[in-house]
Amino acid sequence: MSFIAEQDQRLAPIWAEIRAHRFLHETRDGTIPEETFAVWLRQDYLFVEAAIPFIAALVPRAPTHHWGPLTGVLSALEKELHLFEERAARVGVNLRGAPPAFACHAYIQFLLATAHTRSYAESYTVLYAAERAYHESWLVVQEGLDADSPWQPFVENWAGEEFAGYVGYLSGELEALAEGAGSAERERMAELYRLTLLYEVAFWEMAAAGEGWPGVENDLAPDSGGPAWNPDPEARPESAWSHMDHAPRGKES
Ligand code: MP5
Repeated sequence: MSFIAEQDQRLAPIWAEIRAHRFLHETRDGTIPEETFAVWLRQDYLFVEAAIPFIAALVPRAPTHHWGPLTGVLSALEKELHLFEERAARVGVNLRGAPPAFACHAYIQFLLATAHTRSYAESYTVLYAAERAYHESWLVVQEGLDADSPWQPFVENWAGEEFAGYVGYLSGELEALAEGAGSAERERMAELYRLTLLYEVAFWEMAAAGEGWPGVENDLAPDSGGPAWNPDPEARPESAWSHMDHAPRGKES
């Protein structure tokens, strides 16, 4: 059995938690309170911003045929930030309106620690699991989201064909890395796959339940300020993943 199929079978209950999450179902059904969706907008913006140094940290250890695709991801993430800015401006949400919530902060630290202390194959496992989880999550929202919903561009971004092609490409590369890994490394990859899916559930849970840190009324975080990336947040952003051709450059495909 392939590495991914084996993990998906073992982790089926966690995949089921992701697909059944109330945040996704309420978003799909149009019943999600605006403020609840705003929590996700603010927190995922911070997450995507942090995913840029995560990907960048993979590049020096990547095989050369991954350089093109990984730098393509960097540019997709930058375009994705513009998508958040344009949507947030449309619904009047300040993307710098809250500091990272516990689950967001923990997930970001996990990404960066993985990229800096684990092998390339282990780090790539986390990349694959996080991207695949978002693809699967937004496929749930796609099934029935009103065509006029302001959240439709997020469905297009993560449930669309371009992103599906990218996730398919990642899965092939991850299988190749797993084949080349010894059994101890494969076990570490499996454990990181599990942890990433758990972080994905925790992130949806945080989005549904609210920002902040467990056990405290007020986390006393300083006001979050910070640069606006997009000088014109009203500008219609380009599709983030359209430039990805999903074929490793420098290699016959
Ligand atoms: C992704 C994301 C997908 N935006 N947020 C979480 C919590 N998990 C996965 O990553 P990307 O880089 O936006 O495609």
